[in-house]
Amino acid sequence: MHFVPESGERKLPDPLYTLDGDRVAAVEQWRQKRRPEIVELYRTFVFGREPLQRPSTLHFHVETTPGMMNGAAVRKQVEIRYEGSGGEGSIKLLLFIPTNRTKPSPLFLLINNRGLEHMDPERENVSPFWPAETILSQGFAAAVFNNADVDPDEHDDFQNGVHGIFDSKSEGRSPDAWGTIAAWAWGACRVMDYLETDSDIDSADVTLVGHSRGGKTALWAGAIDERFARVISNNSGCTGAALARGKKGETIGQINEKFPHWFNENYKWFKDREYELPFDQHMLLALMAPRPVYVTSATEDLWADPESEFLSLVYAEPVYKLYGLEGLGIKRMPLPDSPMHSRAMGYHLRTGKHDMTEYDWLQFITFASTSQ
Ligand code: GTR
Repeated sequence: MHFVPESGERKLPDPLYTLDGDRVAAVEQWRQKRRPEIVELYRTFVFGREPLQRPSTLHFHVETTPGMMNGAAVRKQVEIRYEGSGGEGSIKLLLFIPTNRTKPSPLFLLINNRGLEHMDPERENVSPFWPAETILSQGFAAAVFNNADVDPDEHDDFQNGVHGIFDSKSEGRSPDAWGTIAAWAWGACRVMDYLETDSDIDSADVTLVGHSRGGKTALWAGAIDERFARVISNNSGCTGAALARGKKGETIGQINEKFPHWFNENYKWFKDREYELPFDQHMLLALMAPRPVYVTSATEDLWADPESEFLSLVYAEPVYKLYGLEGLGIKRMPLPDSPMHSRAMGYHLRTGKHDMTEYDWLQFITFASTSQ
């Protein structure tokens, strides 16, 4: 393995060397060889292999209500339905589109992992976790789906959700079969299938946002589906944005013990063996390139480890440079509440707890607006 020399004791694998030891010096080589190699490593060792992409049974049912948000929004409630050998399922997408648009709207899509109270279709409960009114006031459409529609967030031996619907019952589960995060990411891709059919939305300008376990999911969805124009990973920590090598707080051993259903079986082997991983999370971030990527941390979120989240972006930067894009251009953690970004990469460390707030969203909106 080739290591990034300046990564010191963390001994990070160099994203710009192939498994054969060839140096990647051109975008073409990254796209044809190294990028697919890294996606494959993550399928094999972390998130698992999804058994299908778009199901042939996929179809959409849309209900439209004008005059929402005091006239500022049109609401669409979309059911994204699918069927497999184990039954049928659906994702309920809630979508608000600015009424006074002159062209298809750019959109923020949130993978909601915090329950239905954050996505009230009537807007009687307005949550800072998904401040749809603020998003619309800045000229974007806002969409959200609940991750549990796709797959429940519990270890049910993969009997329910899309696992129950699509996994083969005759063969046993293979050690690289998809886990629940891969299932949620698959759900985000199916939402994108719908968005491509909606002429009110600019499907080429969709920013995918996720918090924590949703932030891990957003990165994996962005890796396997390049239709997402931008990815924002908020407080995503272990197996999200944060480097595994040298990480403080949650480790690979702990995350697999508490949430065995999130990842595949192979990943469990890396408990206390972070230094044997043929990749690290800077390479997951690099899979977003050349699309803009934004990472956040919070000062009190030590379980996620802010510094390991920040450094991941720093070490992903050479891949963006390969595309001629600027990264953050700094190597040391910025001060709290000092957001910084280029057109391609962004970061902020918010004062406070593990959460996603209106402050975070305002930075995402600025970032998306400047990288359009
Ligand atoms: C924690 C988990 C983290 C993070 C978080 C969340 O319990 O250890 O990896 O994902 O949950 O999703 O809020």
